[in-house]
Amino acid sequence: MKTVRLTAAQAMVRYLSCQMNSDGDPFFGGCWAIFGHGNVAGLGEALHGIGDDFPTWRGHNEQGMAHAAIAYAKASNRKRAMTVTTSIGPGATNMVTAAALAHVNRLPVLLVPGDVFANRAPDPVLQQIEDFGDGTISANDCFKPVSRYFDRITRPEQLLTALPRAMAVLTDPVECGPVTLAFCQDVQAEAYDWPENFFVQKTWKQVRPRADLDQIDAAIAAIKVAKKPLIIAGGGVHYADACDDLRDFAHRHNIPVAETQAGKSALAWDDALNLGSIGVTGASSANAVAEEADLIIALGTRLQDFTTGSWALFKGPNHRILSINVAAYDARKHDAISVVGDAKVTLAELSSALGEHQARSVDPALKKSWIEAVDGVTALPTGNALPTDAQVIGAVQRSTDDDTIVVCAAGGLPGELHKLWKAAKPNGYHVEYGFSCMGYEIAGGLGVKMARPDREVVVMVGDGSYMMMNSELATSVMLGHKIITVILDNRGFGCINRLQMATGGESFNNLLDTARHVEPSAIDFAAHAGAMGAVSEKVASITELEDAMERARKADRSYVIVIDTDPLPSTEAGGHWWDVAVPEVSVRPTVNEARKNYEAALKNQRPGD
Ligand SMILES: Cc1ncc(C[n+]2csc(CCOP(=O)(O)OP(=O)(O)O)c2C)c(N)n1
Ligand SMILES: [Mg+2]
Repeated sequence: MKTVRLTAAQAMVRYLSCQMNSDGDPFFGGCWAIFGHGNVAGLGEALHGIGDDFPTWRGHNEQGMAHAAIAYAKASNRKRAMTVTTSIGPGATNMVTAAALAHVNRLPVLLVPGDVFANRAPDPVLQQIEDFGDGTISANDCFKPVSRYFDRITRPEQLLTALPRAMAVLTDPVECGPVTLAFCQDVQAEAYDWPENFFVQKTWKQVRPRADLDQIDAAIAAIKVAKKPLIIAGGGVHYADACDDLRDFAHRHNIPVAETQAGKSALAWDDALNLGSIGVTGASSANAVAEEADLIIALGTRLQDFTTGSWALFKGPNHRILSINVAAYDARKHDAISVVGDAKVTLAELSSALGEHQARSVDPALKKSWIEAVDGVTALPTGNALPTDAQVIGAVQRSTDDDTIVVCAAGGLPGELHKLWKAAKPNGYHVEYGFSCMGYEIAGGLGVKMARPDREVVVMVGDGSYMMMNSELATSVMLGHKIITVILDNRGFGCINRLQMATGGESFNNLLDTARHVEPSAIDFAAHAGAMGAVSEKVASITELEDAMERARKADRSYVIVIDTDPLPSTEAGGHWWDVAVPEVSVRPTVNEARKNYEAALKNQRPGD
């Protein structure tokens, strides 16, 4: 056997650079790195040595780098991913939130935090967690519950099995999620004689598991008898490249479609069978049809509470759920008629068995009146009042084209975008709403741009999320990956303030004005963004915003536009109740009132469905 002598870190990066996807592209776009003593000597030397064959980028925050990596994978429909390496202590734990984000969203990312010395010689090394009762615990154990696969590399040759196992998880449609290889810092630097064939180029073909034939039969029987079926399209439709297949299936069999946050843009917004978004932040058209549906066809969706209105949305008597999902875990939820299989191949099999079966027709007035409502709230404002989020969304929509990718994650905006954004093409809508992590937006926008350099990326972000994490804006400037960011400054956590008041609370500790302070807060976001190298400006109206968007689109570098908005209004049309528990006992009459309403609403909830 021919061997090559390399350190474990050199072997890792060489192996990763040889992994390809079905499209013939390298599976990894490269590696984000912030070095510390736990990875600079080992992985740092290896990454420098491999150069452009496995490019390294320096970020400003480990969580931000991981957000960029995860967004890159999402924008690539999980066909490509990135690696992120950190040192052994705070750098590693900074990445735990991002690991959870990838875990919830089922997105691939390879996390390589350094770890304590396997030989324990310097114990305790700087930043080492000392567990009094367990010598094997390190800070990296925090990753275990939020990794789909975790391993600690304590000898070089473990990589011979750990790396292929990591690749299998990252490229498998069911297991897909974050992989953490905690890499002991002394082991990174240790040499080993590696078999040369470990570094042969390998292609990881996208697998498309086919469903059990009895499951297909049961699904066909259910669709054939359904008078009022509705398809709910989730993120799995994108990851299976099944957007066109869904459109053809829906039209051939005349079944309307509603979209989740992760599924949005599967069908064009103006497709007659696209009833819009579903659930808590849904369109009135989609929700009306969901309420009376007798068969809910959940396609590639986890059925998260925003989709099901906390299980109070579906009211059709004796309705059933037919769940088509590559993951048995999801397909079997809620006593569904389960079809465990890839969305693309399953739709094709169902369609050929259904023949010319046509399910139903939906009154086109439902969609028409919803679009009128959207156009009303997103129109140019007539008065001088502070603009709403909806009006800002309207302006951004009018200033961009069908190829634009809008990016968002937390605050009031995801709900407004879910209702109002008119997504024309698949992947034009990138909202991370599995973890809804404040601070994802700008770093995420950077990752999206790296995956889709040909498309305009517009990040829409609240002042709260911007303050939580913005430092990868400087990275976007440094790397020349232009993103346009629109900051909606309503001076606080507007959506949580609204939720607080809707549950009977006093406005408290959410808006900056109603949080304890000695000085009123007045943050100059344009100056802040400018200081990081972006072109930035503040606008005073929606018309000015549209003009600024034109300048931003022409600019050659990242551009930030700030606009003051009203924290109180949100779009009333559409939407659905959401289960947020209200206190049973309170001295506040408004809370008691809200509790009464809450108890009444709970009567509509059917958690056993
Ligand atoms: C990391 C993180 N912390 C807390 C939350 C809970 N949370 C959701 S939205 C929100 C406020 C967001 O404020 P901002 O970005 O200004 O948007 P707005 O609500 O004003 O539209 C908070 C605190 C979260 N989603 N993520
Ligand atoms: Mg805000």
